[in-house]
Amino acid sequence: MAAGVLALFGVVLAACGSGSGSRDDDGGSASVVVSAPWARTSPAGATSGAAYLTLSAAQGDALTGASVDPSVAAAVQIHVTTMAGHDGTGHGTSSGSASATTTGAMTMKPVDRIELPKGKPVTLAPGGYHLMVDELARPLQRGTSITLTLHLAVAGDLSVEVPVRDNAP
Ligand SMILES: [Cu+2]
Repeated sequence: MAAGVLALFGVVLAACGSGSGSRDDDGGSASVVVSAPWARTSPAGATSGAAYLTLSAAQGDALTGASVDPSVAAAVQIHVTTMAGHDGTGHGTSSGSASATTTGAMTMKPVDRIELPKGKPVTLAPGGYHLMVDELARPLQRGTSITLTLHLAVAGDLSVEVPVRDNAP
């Protein structure tokens, strides 16, 4: 019991230490923190999947793309889901028509970058921005995880382990 309390205390100290460290880091390297990453379990037969996360940039930054190991999928694109208007791009729905999550009112399109304002978290979530994982080598299975490499304009490449889940964490 006493040991458990001590261990917990140690974790709290470590957390405080890293917090003050990053506060002293203003003139140093830019950093982007990823929180709550997840990818949705892909339905049987689906050839693409979607991943979501929250990005917090200590300095201003931008997400300019992402990549993935070929053993997982062919490519990753930044997408945004919008209410269908009259632009009718018809992008990317050829293989997704069997998906239960497709609705007639929604469409999605690739975006070049997502701006990450200084100190203001940006969330990629269902119904908005997401990372489209194209041409899956195998289905995204619940309980597994995939590794995505995020490309950031200032911070450079950032590798993120993304757990596969049925729903948002
Ligand atoms: Cu998409």
